[in-house]
Order: sequence, then C-alpha cells, then structure tokens
Amino acid sequence: MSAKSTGSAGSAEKSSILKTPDKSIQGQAGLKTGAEIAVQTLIDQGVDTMFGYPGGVILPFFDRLYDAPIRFIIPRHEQGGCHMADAYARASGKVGVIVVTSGPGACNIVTGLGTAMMDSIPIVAITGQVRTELIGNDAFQEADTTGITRPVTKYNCIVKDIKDLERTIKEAFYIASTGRPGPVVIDLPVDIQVAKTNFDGKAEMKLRGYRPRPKGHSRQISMAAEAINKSERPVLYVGGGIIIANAAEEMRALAKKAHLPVTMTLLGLGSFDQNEPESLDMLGMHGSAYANYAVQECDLLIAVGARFDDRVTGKVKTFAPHAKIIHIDIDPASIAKNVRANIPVVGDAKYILAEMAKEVEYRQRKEWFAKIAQWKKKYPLTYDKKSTNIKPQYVIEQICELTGGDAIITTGVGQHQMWTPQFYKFRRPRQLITSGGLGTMGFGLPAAIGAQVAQPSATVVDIDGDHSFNMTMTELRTAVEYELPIKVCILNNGYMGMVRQWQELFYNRRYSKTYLANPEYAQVAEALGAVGMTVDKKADVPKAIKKALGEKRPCVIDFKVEREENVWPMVAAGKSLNEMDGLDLLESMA
Ligand SMILES: Cc1ncc(C[n+]2csc(CCOP(=O)(O)OP(=O)(O)O)c2C)c(N)n1
Ligand SMILES: [Mg+2]
Repeated sequence: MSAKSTGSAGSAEKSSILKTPDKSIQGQAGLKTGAEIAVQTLIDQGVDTMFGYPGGVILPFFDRLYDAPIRFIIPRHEQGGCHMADAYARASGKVGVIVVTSGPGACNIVTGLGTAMMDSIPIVAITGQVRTELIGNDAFQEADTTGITRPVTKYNCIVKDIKDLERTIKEAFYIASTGRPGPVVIDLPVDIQVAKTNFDGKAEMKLRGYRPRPKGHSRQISMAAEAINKSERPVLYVGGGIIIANAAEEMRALAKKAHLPVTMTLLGLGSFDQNEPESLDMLGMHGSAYANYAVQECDLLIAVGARFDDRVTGKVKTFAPHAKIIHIDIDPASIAKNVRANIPVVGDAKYILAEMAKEVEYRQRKEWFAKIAQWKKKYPLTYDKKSTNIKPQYVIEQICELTGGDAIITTGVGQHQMWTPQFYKFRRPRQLITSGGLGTMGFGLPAAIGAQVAQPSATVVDIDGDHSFNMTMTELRTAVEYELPIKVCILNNGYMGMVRQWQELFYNRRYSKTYLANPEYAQVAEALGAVGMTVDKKADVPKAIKKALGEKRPCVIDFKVEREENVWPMVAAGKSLNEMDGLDLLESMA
C-alpha cells in the first residue's frame, strides 16, 4: 500500500486531508458495488470529513476512499476516533462520521457511542461485518455489533441486502440529526460491500414510525408565556438541547425581553454569555451557590433542552419546591421523566422560544434580582488566590484571560472538568466540548482533535486531568500527524482527583487506589512529536500558556497543581440543591 492509503506522515496524506470535495466520485447511474454506493451516498449527504480505522472486513469500503474527495483522519485507537467524530459534530453542528472494522474495531467505539448517546450528539458509525453467511458462526473478528450497540445508539441496523444500502444510509443521517439527535450504527457485511446493484442516488427513506414534531402546541406556548409574565421569581434553566437546536439567539432574546436570570447545565454552557448580568452560571452538584439558591427559591422554572439529570437536581423530591415548571423539549420521553412538568411543550426550542418571545413582557423584578446579587456577592466562585502554589483554578483563569475567553475548550472528566465552567467564562455556543452524561475520562484530547478538524482556525485547548489524559494520550500522535495545533493543559494533581475528593469527604481520607505515578508528560509529548512543557512555579503559568498559544505544533503543558484541592461548592449525592458544602470557605474568600 502507498503512503496515501496507510495514512503515514507522507506528504500525500497531508495534502489529501486538506482537500475539500468538489466533485462527485461516481456521477452516473449504473451498476455499482456496495462500497461505491456507500461512499457516494455519504458524499451526497454532504460528508467531507470522516474518522476511522481499517481492518479486514471493511477493506472494500476503505479501497473506495483511496482517491475519494474526503478528508480522512485515522486515530490511534477507535475510541479516540469516535470521540473525534463526536467533537467534530459538536463543534460544527454537522453529523460526525466514523468507520471501523468488525469485532474489535466495533467494540472499541462502544464508549464513544455511549458518550454521544448520553449527550444527544449526531454520529453515523459504519462498522464492517463478516460475510452474511458467516454471521452467528463465531467467525474471525465477528461480534454482534447491533446487539452490543443497541443500548448506546439512537438506532442501529445491519444491511443484509445491497438494495437497502443507499436508503439505510440516508435514514441513518436523518435519524442521527433530527429530533433529539444521537448516534446511529450501520453494520455492513463485507459481501454487501462487494455486491453490485443499480444505483441512481434517488432511493427514498421509509420511516413511517419516526416523525419528530418541531412545532410546539400554540396553546402550550401561550400558557408558558403567560406564566412568565405572571412570575415574580423566574429562572430560565437551559441544557445542551439549546445548542443542538441552534436556539441560543432565540433564548437570549427571550431572556432579555422578559428579563430572566439564566442558569445553564454543563452542556448548556456557552448558550448564554456568562459575562452578562443575567447569567447565574452553571447549576447542580458543582454549580454556583447563586444558581442553586435561585432554583430552590424560584416561583417559575423554565427548562429548555434539559433533562433534569441527577447531577442537576440533587434530591428530586425537594428540587425547586416552590416552582411551577415549564418544560420545553423536542423529546417527549424527556418530559416529566424525572421531575413533574406543569406546562410541557414538545417541539424545537428555536421555534418555540421565538414564538414565546412574541408574547412575553419586560418586568423589572427588582427584589428577585437584588436577592440574586446578594448571593453572588456572598458566595462567589473563588479560591485561595494568595496561595503560592499553582491552584488549578488559577491556571483555568489564565487560560481564559490569555485566549480572550474565545477558545474552544474540551475537557476530560473529574475536578478539572468542574473547575473549567467555574473559571472559564463561556460566551458562545459550541465553545465547551465535554462529556456530560456519560462522564467519559479520555474524552478531552481526541475531542480537541475533532474540534480542531472542524474549526481549523480556532484556538482549541484541552483542559485535561492527568488520569483522563492517560487514557487516550496516544492520540497526541494523531494531532502531530495531521498538524493540528491543539493545546493540552494538564492540571496534574497526581490523583484521580474527583474520586480522591469523595474519599476525603465520605471515606475518611482513605485514598484507596486513586494515586498512580504519572510519566513526565513533557517528555511523552516530545517523543510523540509535540511540544512539551512542565510548569511547577506559579509565576511561569502565563508564560507557558502564551508560548503554547503561539506554537504551530500541538503542545502539552504539564501544570503541577495543588494536589489536594477540592471543588466547591458541592451538593453531596442525594442532598437537596440548597444543601451545599464549602459555602463557608467561599464566603471567607469572597
Ligand atoms: C472511563 C472512566 N473511568 C472511570 C471514571 C470515574 N472517574 C470519574 S473522575 C475520575 C478521576 C479523574 O482523574 P483526573 O483525570 O486526573 O482528573 P482530576 O479529577 O484529578 O481533575 C474517575 C476515575 C470515569 N469517569 N470514566
Ligand atoms: Mg488528576
């Protein structure tokens, strides 16, 4: 095989990933192989970028990619590839595409699919499969891919007849990207990839049972607007759905027109500029005290594109006890699943919020905003700024400052993931890319790669934990290979910090199995072809960040941060949202 097909660092590969498709590879009708049909249908769906890793039973498909006008990114591990496709989707608003082989390849994307499923991210995954006649025989590299991926996909299927292939791919894109989006797997046996049929690109979808309803009921919308007009103490609580629906503008207009304080979930961050006076920042387990208090004392909670996750609600029984609840969501199954809804509105947030905005009136709500201002003053999100050690929060503040609050930020999972929304002030949708629902360690680095592929001119920073980075650090080589200038900032506390925090608080400081000695990350980075830096003095933090921001190569900065810092405030699992620990500490540092 040539350098082009193996994806080595050869110049042919580098130039091919920059190529944007300008022409169809198979323009005319006629007999085509399954592999040709699959690749052409993907191009017809607007796909110009794919992630994937080859193997035996997906070879006919990969052969079609040899000279196809598609940017193709090969990760070092299929899990990384799936997170890249996911982050590509989150950063671009398009569908992410990942192609892998059967058996081990398909099994390796399960975590990535689960991550996308929990956060409603549109991915189409094509998995090679053994020949149809061998299925069920324990053939070499056979896995029951549809069985394994059923609970982590919005939809999956196996194509057993080449005549169904084009239609199935079109349906996959439609299902992945409409309604409440999610990942779709198409399992594609190798014999279907080489079979031939007539192809004209005109197959129609047959999805009788699947009909997302974008328009909300007009009476429900009016009822919601009326409730807002009557409310003395409203809170707008928005989730990732607002970003997925591209409805941030409509939400902002509604919040401004009706004068509503806005709190966001981890995935909703960026939908409302955190620098705006109405922003209450994030709510929930590690949300701000002012957001949590506001929710507990509000008389009206307007939930949009959010699903009342347990990390948001705390003890459900005592959640927002005085509030009437409006719940707007495209997914009827999400409404009233965890928390009662007084006014449910099923539909597309973009349309519904625009309609609602027409009917709402401005109200001053002086007392309510004064109360919120008091909480903000008393319990700010802060930390010990006088410490001479490198506080992880300080590093994030510096990253925010030096990127002008404008970078795309990805994260791993743990304490650093919670400090990120506390100390980086997000301004716009698709700026924070993080695994919310599944909480997948190892997401940050491949996500930064996927985001940089989607937004080549953006500054992309992965704020990572040491142990999260450990899980997928091999992908640093992928960033080097494709010359993606991502910046990885490891908040290296040596610990699996978030788990250590729970052990400190709830297991009597018995740090059982949460410490592992790490490698020198700067050396790892250099060995993989990236720039590596180590920072162990507070004064060097801004210098290192500036240097990384000016680099064209991928960079890794290993910040040796305070090892036993905790995330505050904290609503312990099962507690009510207003029962926060750490408030005294925040108050003393206010
Ligand atoms: C794949 C995976 N395994 C285990 C966990 C459980 N877990 C949550 S946070 C965490 C520790 C994270 O450590 P690190 O990445 O160093 O971040 P820190 O909390 O120290 O900032 C663990 C083990 C997880 N979320 N994901
Ligand atoms: Mg750590």
